[in-house]
Amino acid sequence: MQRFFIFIAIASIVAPVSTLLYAQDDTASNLRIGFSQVGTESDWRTAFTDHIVTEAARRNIELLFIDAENSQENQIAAIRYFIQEGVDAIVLAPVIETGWNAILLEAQQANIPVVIIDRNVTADESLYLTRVSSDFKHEGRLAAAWLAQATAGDCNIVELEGTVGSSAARDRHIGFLEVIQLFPEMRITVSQPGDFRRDNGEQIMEGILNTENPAEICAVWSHNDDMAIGAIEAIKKAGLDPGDDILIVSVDAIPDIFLAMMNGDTNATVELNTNMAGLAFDAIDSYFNGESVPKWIRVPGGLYFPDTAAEEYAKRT
Ligand code: GZL
Repeated sequence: MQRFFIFIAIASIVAPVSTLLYAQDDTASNLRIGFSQVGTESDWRTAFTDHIVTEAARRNIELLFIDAENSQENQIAAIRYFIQEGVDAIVLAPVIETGWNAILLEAQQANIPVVIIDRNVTADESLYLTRVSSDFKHEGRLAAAWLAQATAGDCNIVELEGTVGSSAARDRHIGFLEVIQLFPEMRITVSQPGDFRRDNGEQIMEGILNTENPAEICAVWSHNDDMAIGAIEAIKKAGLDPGDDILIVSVDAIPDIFLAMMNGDTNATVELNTNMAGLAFDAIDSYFNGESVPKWIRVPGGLYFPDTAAEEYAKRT
């Protein structure tokens, strides 16, 4: 089946992002779905995008994809564009939690169901069909639980935070704290936001190693693998052994973190499933079939360690 892609830069409507229109030449599906994506800040995000685009094509969904380059303003403009286009449904991966009520009301008034995917919004749940996501607090608890047993509950921790204002960063922090507070000798001594970006993780860790006493740093808790991989580079440049002198735990389970495990550079990662697309599209199908849809469709994820890194890496590449 020959597929064609139409690349449309909609500068007047959604500047300065480009829009990819994926469609099948013999579109069997009568669904047109607008997808507003955060950006390309991490390997997890790009894999997540790949899954949603692939799943849409598999289902013969005409996907209007707009990458917001981490800007809420671009996401709001994209949703308004989707409404003007009269799409059947909208999938929103919100960059931050707040500021969505008005645009979600516009979609509701246009009778267009919205699925929130991945991060959360503070808008009332009556304004969207459902949310498909993992439990960020649980991810933080898992990371802290592993670190507590790995250090017998005695560890000074550097925290690399995700995007400020995102539910992923806030709730991973909350879940992590819930567990380390059980151990009087576990504490976060330094916490800095790195926007989930690998380059920021390296720069922040480099700065911390220059200002803090590295011998006092027991572990790095990173809200995602990309920042952890950046921190690994900084730890190596400081002449220390990541994964040994300084333990590292993060979230996402991207292929590169398993490579780092195979090199002995990191210790644990909490999986964040990249494939939420099928659940989101199923929820939209259920909506159009008049079936009830739960307000939260949870995506599970477990802890992974170096002992299975080679097979996990092979699975993911
Ligand atoms: C969390 C997701 C985060 C990933 C990062 O669900 O929003 O955003 O953990 C990504 O890799 O940047």
